[in-house]
Amino acid sequence: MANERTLSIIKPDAVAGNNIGAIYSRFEEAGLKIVAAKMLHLDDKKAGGFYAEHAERPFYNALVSFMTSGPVVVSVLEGENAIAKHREIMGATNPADAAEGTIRADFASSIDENAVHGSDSAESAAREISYFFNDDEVCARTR
Ligand code: RTP
Ligand code: MG
Repeated sequence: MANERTLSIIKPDAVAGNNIGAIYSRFEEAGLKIVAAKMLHLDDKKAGGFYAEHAERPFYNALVSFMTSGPVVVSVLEGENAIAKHREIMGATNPADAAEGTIRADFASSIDENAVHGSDSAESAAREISYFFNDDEVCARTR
């Protein structure tokens, strides 16, 4: 298995709910290392560009509106098989379908306000990490 990096966003609902630390604990308990982190309040341009692949979908405007509704915590996670492992501990997009013990099952209220984002492929991870972080903002912990 490869050592990978993936992008995490703790979304506005989870930040507002005081769940940053609890969600970071889930990452660390799963063996994912936090190698970059920042809190941001996204504007329409930054959130809309991030989800540009969904621009034609019916939920796009609501998604951008939600993602700009309050601060988010954007992080880079690193570890063995990090992309799939992160998606696994996040749980399904709709928390009603998310497996017991996953982040979305425990912290998300609906498909529209679902607590976390995680990159879905190596290509997405590379694009999403560089969308939020310069190279010198990611602190290597594996040498
Ligand atoms: P994310 O990108 O946020 O990690 O979520 P995801 O991969 O699990 O889901 P994705 O298909 O990429 O959709 C992005 C976000 O759009 C909202 N969504 N709503 N109403 C709907 O049918 C619907 N489908 C997607 C969700 O909030 C999802 O996280
Ligand atoms: Mg997605």
